[in-house]
Formats: sequence, C-alpha cells, structure tokens
Amino acid sequence: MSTLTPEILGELEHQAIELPSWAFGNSGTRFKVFSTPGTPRDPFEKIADAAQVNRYTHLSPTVALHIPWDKVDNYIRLRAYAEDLGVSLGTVNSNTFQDDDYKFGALTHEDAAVRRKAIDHHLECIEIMHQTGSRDLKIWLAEGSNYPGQADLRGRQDRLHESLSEIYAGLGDEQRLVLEYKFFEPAFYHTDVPDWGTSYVQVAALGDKAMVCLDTGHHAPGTNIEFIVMQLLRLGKLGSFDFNSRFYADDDLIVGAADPFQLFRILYEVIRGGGYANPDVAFMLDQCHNIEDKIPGQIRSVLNVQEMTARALSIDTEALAAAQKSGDVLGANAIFMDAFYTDVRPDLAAWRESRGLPADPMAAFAASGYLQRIAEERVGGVQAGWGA
Ligand code: LRH
Ligand code: MN
Ligand code: MN
Repeated sequence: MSTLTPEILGELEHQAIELPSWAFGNSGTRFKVFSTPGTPRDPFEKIADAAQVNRYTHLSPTVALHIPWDKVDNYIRLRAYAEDLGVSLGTVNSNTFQDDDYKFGALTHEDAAVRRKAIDHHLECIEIMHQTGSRDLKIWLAEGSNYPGQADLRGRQDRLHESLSEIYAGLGDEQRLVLEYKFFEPAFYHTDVPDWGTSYVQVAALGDKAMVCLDTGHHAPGTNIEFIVMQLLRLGKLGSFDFNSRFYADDDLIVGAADPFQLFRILYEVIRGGGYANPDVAFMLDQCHNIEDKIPGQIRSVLNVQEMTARALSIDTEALAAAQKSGDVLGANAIFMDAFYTDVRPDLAAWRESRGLPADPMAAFAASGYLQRIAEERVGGVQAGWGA
C-alpha cells in the first residue's frame, strides 16, 4: 500500500536544499585533514561536484559560496559555469575568522579600523552577490572571549549593532542578511551571537531584510531545536537553516545521521509554521565530509532531508489536532510517532523513477564512474579545502 499521497508527492516537488561549496573540499579536525583523491582544486570544480548531487536527486539547485575560500577573478563566469551545469549560485557566506586582525573580534572589535575592515569585507560580499545573483548574505561571527573580564560584553553588543547596521544599509532591495548564532567555539567563555535570542534582537533592530539563520549543530546538547524553529517562524524571522548533525560539539556530520527523529521534529514544525517550500526560509546544508566521499555524503544528506520531510508531511494533522484538543496525550503521541516510523523509502524510490530520476541515487552515482574520473583528472595543484 502506498504511504505517500499525491498531495504529499506534490509538496515534495518543491523541495530545494542548498549545498555548501566547502563540503566538496578537504576538511578535518584540528588533529588531521585527510585528503581525498579528486578533491576540487578551485571553486569551479566544487561547483561541478555539487551539480552531480542535483543531477541524481533534483533536490539541490543552488550552491552556497564562502568568501574568500571561493574567491575568483570573474563571478559572472562562475555563475555562467554553474548555470551550464544546471545549478545557480546561492547564499554568500562572509568570513572573518581566519585573519590575524580579527584575533579579538571583527564587527565587535574595540578598534574602529578593524571594524572598518570587517564591514568592508561584508560590503564586498554584497557586491559579489550582485554578480552571482545571490539573495542572501550569511554572517557567522567567530567573536567572543575566553576569560571572564577579558571583554566588555555590553560594548561589543553595541558595536555589533552599529557594524551590522552599516552592512544592512548596503543591501540591495532584493537582498537579505541572515545572522547565524552559535553558543561556543572558537571562543569558549562568551560568544557575541550565542543564541537565537541574540540573533533575533540584532536582526529585529535592523529591519525586514534581516533574519536569523539556525544551524542545527550550534546548540547545547538537549536543546529543543524544534521549539526555536516554531518561535522564529511565529515571529517571521526564520531566514535559513544550516542543516547538519552532531553527537558532541559542532560536528558538521551528515544531517539526519545522528538523530533522525530530531530532524523529523524540526521538519514538522517547519511545515506546521508555514516555513516549508516557502522562499523566505532557505534550506541549506553546512557539513564537512572528513573521512567519507564528499559527493555521496551530500547525496545521502539531501535524501535524508527529503525522507524526513515526507514522513513529517504524512502526519495526520487533523487527527493530531483533535487528539491535542481532547487532551488525549498518548493518542496524540501515537499519531506523531506513526508518521515517524512509516518507511517512505519504497514510495520515494518509485516516485523518483516516475520523474526520470534513479530510484537509488547513491547507487546510480557510484555506477557513473565520476569519482574515478575526477581522481584521475584532478592530479597536481593545491586541493581546495575548508580554509583554502
Ligand atoms: C561555523 C559555521 C558557519 C561557517 C561554517 C563553515 O561553525 O557553522 O556557518 O560559515 O561553519
Ligand atoms: Mn553554519
Ligand atoms: Mn558550525
């Protein structure tokens, strides 16, 4: 018996999950970066690899850039290259975490000259966005302090507001700023944008074109992330997701790998709050593939999101609402869990085939020989990676 109705399959057609260019480069931990044969040597090759994920899944039509990791001489050329391969360039991520000048902060720094440099970097990102056709500027700040007393917490928050205001003023009419929060790392005592509340306060003070970015790996263990999703949607301020999964810290593992049930709960609140297939809420991955092959790692990831979305869409919402209203605790929970436990994979495979896609994108990609080909072709040169 089919578990996915035509309505649900229709909803799934609108799913789009942006891929991070950096997922295709080498990455690792502070202990070791393992390199993979065939790793891209420049942003063009990262885009080519990302296009493979979309080719086999039709789930990832856009690719996010990170500047300066993806700096090129000609963004119009990069854009045309991507479009030839059937994908577009998406969110532009700024980077103020790999420059000596930013040791004590960037947008929050005590020194106006350092703040100027950091603001100018963001204005340059906006300029790039005009050329790449990107809507969103994503800002994640590695700013904070390690020791109590080290920094003036209040002064930094005020300076952050001033710096963000200047960046916000530089946005084009169709462009947005999304501010990502993270509770620790690289600073360990305090972080200047540690939580959704701080991000919300900062973006609310800017205006309608500023939203919050929720990275699923950036919360303390045990945090009820779906509650945050609900609240931000309720406030009209959920701009985007960075999906990944974590066991311990900011692990950047494959979304849905560590806790598929959490992903299901998050997606349920997205759907419930009107954030699904809503252009105001961008779905993105923010992951690194340290030991597994990168392209299959990304294919697995988008399939995981699709699978949990299908399960969340199949919740019997009327029955759930009735059970909630009547105080039927166990009944409501059973309705929720039934959808989570329903295996939608055979239905999704059949649906893919009906749309001219491989039933099993992982197997189809493996059989294509692409990995072997790039391993042979991309010898020599410096492999691009997280931070290169
Ligand atoms: C920070 C973060 C942020 C960066 C990315 C590489 O931990 O999640 O989104 O841009 O990692
Ligand atoms: Mn992130
Ligand atoms: Mn992160």
